[in-house]
Amino acid sequence: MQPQLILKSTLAIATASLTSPLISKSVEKPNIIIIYADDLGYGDVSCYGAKSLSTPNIDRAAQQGLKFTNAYCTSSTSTPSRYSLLTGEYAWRRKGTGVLPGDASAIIEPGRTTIATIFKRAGYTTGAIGKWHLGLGPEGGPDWNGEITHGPLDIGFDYCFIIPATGDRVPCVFVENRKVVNLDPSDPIKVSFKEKIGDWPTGKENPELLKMHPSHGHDMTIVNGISRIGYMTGGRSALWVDENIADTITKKAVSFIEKNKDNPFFLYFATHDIHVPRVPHPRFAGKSGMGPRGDAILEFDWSVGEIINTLERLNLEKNTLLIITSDNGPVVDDGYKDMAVELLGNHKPAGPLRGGKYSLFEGGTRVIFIARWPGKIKPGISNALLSQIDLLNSFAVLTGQKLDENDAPDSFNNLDALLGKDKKGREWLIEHSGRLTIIKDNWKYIEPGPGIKITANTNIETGNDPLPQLYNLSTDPGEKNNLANQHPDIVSELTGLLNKIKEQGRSRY
Ligand code: NG6
Ligand code: CA
Repeated sequence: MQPQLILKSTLAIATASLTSPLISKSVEKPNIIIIYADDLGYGDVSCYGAKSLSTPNIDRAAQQGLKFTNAYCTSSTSTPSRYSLLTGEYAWRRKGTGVLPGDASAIIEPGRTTIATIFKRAGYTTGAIGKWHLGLGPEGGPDWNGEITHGPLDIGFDYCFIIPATGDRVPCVFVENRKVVNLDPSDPIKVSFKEKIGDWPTGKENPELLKMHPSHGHDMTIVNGISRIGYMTGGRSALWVDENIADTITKKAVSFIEKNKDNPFFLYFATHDIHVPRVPHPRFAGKSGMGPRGDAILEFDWSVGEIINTLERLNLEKNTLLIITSDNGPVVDDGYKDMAVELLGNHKPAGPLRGGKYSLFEGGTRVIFIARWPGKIKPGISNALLSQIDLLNSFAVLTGQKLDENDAPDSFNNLDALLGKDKKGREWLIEHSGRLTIIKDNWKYIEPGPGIKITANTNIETGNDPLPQLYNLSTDPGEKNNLANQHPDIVSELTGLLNKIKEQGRSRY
């Protein structure tokens, strides 16, 4: 944090509001929308090089905004990336922040400062729509049939409409604010991740009832013809229809924007696309030629288009900073026989990068990242090093909010890079997938350690190696040549820095 900077921006805001309240509103309090895709790879959209399919809406945002080539989520799976983005703390500092089951209790404790809290302090209305996957309820999990506490509303959001965990986990219901949507109290929801409960059919016992079969795992309770992780019964009137999830949550996002068009708002819109089970609406089914995975990318692109169209329609474009990014890298077969492998053709979900979801290689965490704010962010391409963990602090600076000492211990102010004014960005960056990697000056060091090299079912190179690895990302973005032996000095510098960051328990001062 640079106190001088804050002083300057406060002064600027004060001066602006003295001279013109209208201009000052658009300058100091733009609406912020983060569209957070699920499992979308660096090479999955056409503006990042995909040739087999076209994503016109994401491309439009990239043309009108800044396209980052070195932007990262913190981890190669969903829960820890989301945790870090929302809290500004590396998930790997805390136990229990790995991929959560569907009935997990909340891992962000009520009252904690999050990105949403920062916006609330700045007078924004805040909303979380879409995938949550950060747990709900106190220890023991949420009360699905009553008031759901320890959720988004307890950590800074004014409104939420969420998928509690992921689409492949029970319970297959939406939660709006503190209640399951459309729940009939005479048909209560029961959930178990330990053993089968009730008499609902499972994928394992009744595969003949399935419209999509699992390839690994996902053989428990069948909902909407798809077997999931976990067992449930009840809540029939509340069950979602997978084909309609994108429509439902996109509609909620659009109406959140409409309702709040006259005041500053922050919208965290976390899509279910393109996570498994990939069950796009019939109007996208078969359209990509790549099966449901490709069709889900088209559906995601449609959702992005709906958001941009809404901003245009309501004349909010110049006053809205829109970010499009993903929670982790791509996976092709993630547990359902959806023809993703067979129909992949020449498509490279991670583009030129090695690895994917679950990986320490770049494919795990380097993600698409587009920042669009017409009139404020000059369109173009930025190679600045950017991490989603910095959004919290950067937005605190943007909106003139001061962080308390213990808030967001790993979130830096990287606003200038986000706005395209700083071409360099972060000094160093950490990636996480079980172990850690650190990038500095284009060198990437991967901690050594035991572990599987290729995941059995998803067929992804994890990056695990008992030997230290060092790659030169500027000449070798595909991480092919391990230069650790040639550059022991760099290995030792990066090991030292990484250990210091770990031991300090925080990295922001
Ligand atoms: C894995 C699931 C996978 C996916 C992942 C979480 C199996 C066999 N695999 O355990 O399908 O749900 O967890 O993905 O169950 S994430 O994007 O939410 O992190
Ligand atoms: Ca994910």
